[in-house]
Amino acid sequence: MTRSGADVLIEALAAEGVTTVFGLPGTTIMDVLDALARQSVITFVSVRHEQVAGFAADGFARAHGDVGVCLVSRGPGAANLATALQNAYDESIPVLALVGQVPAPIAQRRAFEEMDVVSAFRPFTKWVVEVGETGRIPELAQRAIRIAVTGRPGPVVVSLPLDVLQGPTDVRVQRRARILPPVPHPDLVKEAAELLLSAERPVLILGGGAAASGCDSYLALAAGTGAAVATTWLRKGAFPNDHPQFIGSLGYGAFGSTEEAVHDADVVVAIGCRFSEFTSKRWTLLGDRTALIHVDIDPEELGRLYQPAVAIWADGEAAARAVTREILSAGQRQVGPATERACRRYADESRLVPEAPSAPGAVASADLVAALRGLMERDDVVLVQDVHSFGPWISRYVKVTRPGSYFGAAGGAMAWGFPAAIGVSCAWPGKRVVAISGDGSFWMVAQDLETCVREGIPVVNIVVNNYAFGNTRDRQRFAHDGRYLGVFLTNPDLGLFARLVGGHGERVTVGSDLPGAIARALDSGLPAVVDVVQDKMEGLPPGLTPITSR
Ligand SMILES: Cc1ncc(C[n+]2csc(CCOP(=O)(O)OP(=O)(O)O)c2C)c(N)n1
Ligand SMILES: [Mg+2]
Repeated sequence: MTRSGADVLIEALAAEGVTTVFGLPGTTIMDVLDALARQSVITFVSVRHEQVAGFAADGFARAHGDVGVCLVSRGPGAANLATALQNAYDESIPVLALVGQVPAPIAQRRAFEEMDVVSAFRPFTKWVVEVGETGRIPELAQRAIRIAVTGRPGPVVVSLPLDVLQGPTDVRVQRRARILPPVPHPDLVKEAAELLLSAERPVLILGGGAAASGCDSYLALAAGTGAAVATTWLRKGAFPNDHPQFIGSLGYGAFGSTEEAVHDADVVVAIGCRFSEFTSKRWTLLGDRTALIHVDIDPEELGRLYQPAVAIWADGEAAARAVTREILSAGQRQVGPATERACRRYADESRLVPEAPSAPGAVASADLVAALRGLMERDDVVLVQDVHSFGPWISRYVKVTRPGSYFGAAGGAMAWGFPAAIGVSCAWPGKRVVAISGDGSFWMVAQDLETCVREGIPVVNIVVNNYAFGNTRDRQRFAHDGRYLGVFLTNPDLGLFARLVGGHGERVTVGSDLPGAIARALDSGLPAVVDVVQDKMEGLPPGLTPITSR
């Protein structure tokens, strides 16, 4: 049967199991929107800025565990996606960006809004392709998805010229074959188990490649080895933080106890961890005498920064299961005295929240921590954490006890949080998704509260409102003798803003009012903003200075 290119594109996406596409219309993708309008398998969520479509696709992918999809038009629409794709590339998130393009007959003439999509996105995507023929749309779209989700995941871009989308085709759409990740080699599993059986101070590090869905395997590995368990920076959703062997998250703001336990470990098992700059303390964290068992889905990673004693190219969960089986066949290891000490130190450090009193009419960070601790006790809440100075308070003092109920932005892109929460909420409509952002970050994407109201996406935003780009303010405070420029802001009442666009909104200026305000926001069932007013100098936990850029 003859259909248009746009029709077979949607057929191909549906065949891949895509259910949601985030996007913003434009001339070159109107046929795709028309094809979407004539079917009911895929929902189109129209947003107010392409960056939001990209970040929402990213959040959807993290929650759903498969590709997240966004759709934008040529030139400016495509360019607006850049930050989201760059961040997804940095964080290894499988995002498919479908981008309109000028029709081929007028290409290369600097036609209206023409942009070289392939060159523009190549440096920060896994793959970019411009489709040259209508009949090849399903093949290349499906190949893009396969590339996005297999191996180290990452963003991909498919550029779709208007004439290619409008052309006729009778191509048959096939389903992508099921591709399973490599399984761990038994010899290497044995070597890993032997190392762990003789270890005195083993530590397990779980990174972005250690999916929360595999947590049972990591729990079993921790039980079998008696290892202390840490996560990488902003990945504390991978393991229950109240587990007696948990020693916290590495990276910016990590406790000394967490870093020392890793530094002093005789054996480290790193699963799905690329030893990023922050997680590895600029590659100083692992000691010379530490034997590394490195498990990764991406063979490029094994030995890139640290030479492993055992390198296992495999899915993390499968490797954890195999190593655990091998260890248990030789007898289980108990938690050793050094590990016990490290766990106790972490438990002590993470329990006590530093009390830093705040000015009248402003909420102290310790009060916000207390409110979040209460919030995370609910069994339906997912917390999505944007880039802001309050982040280390969460890393340190708010425990994520249900794996998968927390997502954080390790790529550093401000304004990821709220849009990613939109994506998480669309993937998991039964969950209550709470985004926590700084005022600077939230206001970069605040317009999409209207999207949430229109589409019925009840994301609750907690905005930590210090009337400042606090992180950069602190750099000026510490490194530029307090010569402040361009860092203090004049925000409106963000609760009022939320009500103005049809959501629920509250402004909180007293710490004790916070739990009630958050509960009311959740109970409203509406998209919401809880505007948490802080002192304009409020920010990092006491004693912590901004991430160095030197
Ligand atoms: C897109 C983007 N632009 C600039 C930066 C640099 N930057 C990092 S944090 C920050 C300030 C964040 O302000 P806010 O969201 O209010 O959080 P706060 O630090 O005040 O808690 C800036 C400008 C960035 N990370 N991302
Ligand atoms: Mg701020």
